[in-house]
Amino acid sequence: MSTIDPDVDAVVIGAGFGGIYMLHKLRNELGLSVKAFEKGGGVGGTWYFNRYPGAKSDTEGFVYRYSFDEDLLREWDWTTRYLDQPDVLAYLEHVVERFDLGRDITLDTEVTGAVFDEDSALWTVTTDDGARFTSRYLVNAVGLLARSNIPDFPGLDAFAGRLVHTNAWPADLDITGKRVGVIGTGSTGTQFIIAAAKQAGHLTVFQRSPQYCVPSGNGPVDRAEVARTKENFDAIWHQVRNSVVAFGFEESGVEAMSVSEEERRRVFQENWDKGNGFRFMFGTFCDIATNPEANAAAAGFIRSKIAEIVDDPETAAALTPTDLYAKRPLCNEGYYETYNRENVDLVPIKDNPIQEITAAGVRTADGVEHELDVLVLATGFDAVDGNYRAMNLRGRDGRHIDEHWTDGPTSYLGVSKAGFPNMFMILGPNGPFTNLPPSIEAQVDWIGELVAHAERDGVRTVEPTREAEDGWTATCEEIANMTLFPQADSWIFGANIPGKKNAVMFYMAGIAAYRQQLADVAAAGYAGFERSTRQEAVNSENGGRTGLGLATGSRAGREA
Ligand code: FAD
Ligand code: NA7
Repeated sequence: MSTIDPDVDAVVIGAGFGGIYMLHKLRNELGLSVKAFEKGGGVGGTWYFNRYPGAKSDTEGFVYRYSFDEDLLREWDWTTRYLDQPDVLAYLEHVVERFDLGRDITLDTEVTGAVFDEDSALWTVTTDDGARFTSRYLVNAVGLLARSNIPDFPGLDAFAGRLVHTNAWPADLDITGKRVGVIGTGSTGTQFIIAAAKQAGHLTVFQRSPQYCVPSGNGPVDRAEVARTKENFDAIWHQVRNSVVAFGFEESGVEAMSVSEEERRRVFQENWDKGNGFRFMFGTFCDIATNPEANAAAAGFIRSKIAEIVDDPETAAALTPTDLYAKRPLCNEGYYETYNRENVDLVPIKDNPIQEITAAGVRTADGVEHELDVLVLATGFDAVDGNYRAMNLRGRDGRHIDEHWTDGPTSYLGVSKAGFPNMFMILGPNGPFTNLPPSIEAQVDWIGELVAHAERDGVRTVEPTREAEDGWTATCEEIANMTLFPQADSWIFGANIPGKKNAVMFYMAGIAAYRQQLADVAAAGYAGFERSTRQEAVNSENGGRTGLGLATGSRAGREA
């Protein structure tokens, strides 16, 4: 055991919604010295990188924000129901400035490694410029949809035009009048397609899987509505924190099959008219995501809309999904309508896959070469664990995170990991599946409280037991298996990345239940965590790790 003063108390990796609030919590509220690193050239995370035409939130603006500070909540206005990328970015930049956080954020700097040293109980963090820092705590706020998925299409390097991923949209790229191709029709692809169709000379959409998409109901919000909403913020946030998906509407308690077909259609139509994907899935009936019959009814309604909206029957058929309605629910402003435009072509690629990318464009298996000036990869993300595995992240005994996550990524409560002392995660694996800022706040607040306890009690290391982590993993699997989501291939379970182990990566019981779990664990003296104190370490030169005080676990039983 050695006692070395660390360079800082805590390192935070990432400066999106999660990292910004974590830095504020640790530095401004707990008084710790903190260094945050961000590989982007600015703060904002998702909202710094995703500058593609059409990029916007699919959570309504009044709940796509922080709620931790009353004044911040009331001073920031919005003018549209959903927030365009520049608006969210401006908001996050404002937060950084308002709480004077910028001076502790090092931009343009990627953390390449973070290694725990048993002897000193410190983390050594290395960055891509060769610098090294030691810290007692490490917080990963590296984003769950932040590592681009770039499929290995043959010939990708041969393309003579501009090749871009939506998560790295270059500032100088203007698609006006150009021949644009887009691969991918997820949330990102559909947003891009709608916007790009209005700018590009011609747009070719390469679609592997058709999507269920409902209207978003986007539009202007006037000052009176903003004022009314602000008046109501206490009630709104109380509801959000005690809801399931935290999207700012009441989830339905009615089972779809308990009402007549006519009533079901009325409810679907009402919510189609109101707009929002999560509202359509969770606000219409309570069992769309769990009961196959209810799911089929919702899917059938959306299919009937596609047939009504799309003029060309062949295109309509190609756009119509036949699988379960069980991916993250999409919403948009006129997605299916876009295919009625003269300048938009749909190329289904499930049965006619992309064979190669050529200098001129994309050649599909039928031999057709689709000529393009710009090729856009809207192919999504190596979600949840992608950015963790990209680092040389090593916990006890020098074991890399990959060695722990051979069967897929796991955690205790979505925020901590056995074998990684004093390390926390924001939106780590098996965190809540919700509108994300309220869940980020719940996690940051909880981590902050745990760190405050640790500081008060002279804790040297705090980490979950392997048993606690296994228990949480089993809970998340059990809950996910009660839903239909595992039956649809999507990033939620890692199915979008070839070779990625399919695994449950979310706690799907909702934010209220999640917050309750966090509160129960804290109230039980941080059940499932074990810790060692500095005093113990001084007393016992072997760095004794017996439980003390709040600790409920011992080291026994943890993996060697
Ligand atoms: P991020 O914003 O992803 O930030 C993580 C940061 O960590 C990034 O800036 C990254 O550069 C940095 N980083 C990662 N690894 C390293 C490293 N090794 N070294 C240094 N820096 C590193 N969620 C919703 O709830 N509602 C929505 O409407 C919504 N819309 C979305 C739209 C798009 C286009 C996308 C891509 C995502 C959307 N999301 C939405 C999810 C969104 O990611 C979260 O809401 C939220 O922004 C996540 O914040 P974060 O701080 O956890 O992660
Ligand atoms: P998604 O939802 O993972 O969508 C990616 C899209 O790209 C989807 O249509 C995929 O088809 C398609 N894709 C991925 N790889 C390929 C290959 N190799 N060939 C052809 N098509 C491919 O990512 P998004 O960015 O849209 O959304 C992710 C989340 O970010 C979203 O939920 C929001 O929260 C923001 P597939 O469906 O797999 O057949």
